[in-house]
Amino acid sequence: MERVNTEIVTLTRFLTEEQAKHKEATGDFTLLCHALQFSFKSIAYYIRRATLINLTGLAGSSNITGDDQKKLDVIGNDIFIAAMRSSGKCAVLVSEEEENAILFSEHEGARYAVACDPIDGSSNLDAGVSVGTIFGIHKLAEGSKGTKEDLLKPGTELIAAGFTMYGASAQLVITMKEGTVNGFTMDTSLGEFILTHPDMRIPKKRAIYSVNEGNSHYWADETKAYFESLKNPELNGGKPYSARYIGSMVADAYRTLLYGGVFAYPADKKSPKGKLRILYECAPMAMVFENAGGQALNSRMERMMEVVPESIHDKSGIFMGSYDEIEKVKSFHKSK
Ligand code: AHM
Ligand code: MG
Repeated sequence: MERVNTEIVTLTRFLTEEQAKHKEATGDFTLLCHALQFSFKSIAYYIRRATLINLTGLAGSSNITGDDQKKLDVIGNDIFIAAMRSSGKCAVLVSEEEENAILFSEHEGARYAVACDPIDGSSNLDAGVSVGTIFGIHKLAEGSKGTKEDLLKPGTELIAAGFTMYGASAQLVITMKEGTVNGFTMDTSLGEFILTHPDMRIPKKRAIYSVNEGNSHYWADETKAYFESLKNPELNGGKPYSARYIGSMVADAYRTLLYGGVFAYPADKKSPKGKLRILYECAPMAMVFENAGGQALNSRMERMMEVVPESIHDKSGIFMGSYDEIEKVKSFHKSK
């Protein structure tokens, strides 16, 4: 008879077991994560159905950064806001799609502040390329009822962060403060995220780089020199690096986490502050990469986790990836 694995660790079980490790835990964080989990499942469902139920294309509005909003951007945002509101545990939410922070003042006991990009990489949606949701969770400051200041903090203060990639299957990667990085795969038949990648560690090095090289004209000289060096076989033991760029941060980051190498979106002359947003793109990814044994820096070669955003949609350059590869990034940028 076929043996059935009955010791499956679902995300729900994982969260319950994590909660049990912390005697002071009230269960609020676990409930918040359940609401997050539901939003990922819903977004995954709509993305899978998008072409069939006429959800591709533009919604006819634009968001704060001036990007055209896709219909799914709007839906993903609405799903996320509803999930956070109904959790009763989220006091303040910052979304890429909303100009201002959303305050859920109706929930008096809510102690968490959440930042999210509901559907990152949405320019890829119509082509069926992987996109994802990125999130970071902070705890409210003592005495705070929840304001945007509860999120204008460095990544070092995040209590949890991660992302879900909607690809061939939905993959959820989550890490907690000073914790390991764990990966879950959505089993659509069971309707559950299953722990498939426990204690993820990024390889120390790997000859893969991921960057929008179309911007190289605008890069700083040291950034140009670094990427040029990766293609020069004399500097790389006879073998140039492979280039891999999807143009969807979550997908590029997930591959980099699994295979190693470097993902970068440097600040440049055209975008001196970079393109990717600190609160819901750079800081959560930096936390995942550091907790998996890698590194993440901004374009000034400062530790991404220590960067404090001045405003909720503040941007930054970013270099993240394998430990050794980021050391190489540093060495090139020091020699200016
Ligand atoms: P978005 O949040 O509007 O989708 O933009 C973020 C995306 C990232 O997923 C990706 O890394 C980057 O933008 C790609 O930008 P580019 O097309 O300039 O290479
Ligand atoms: Mg985004």
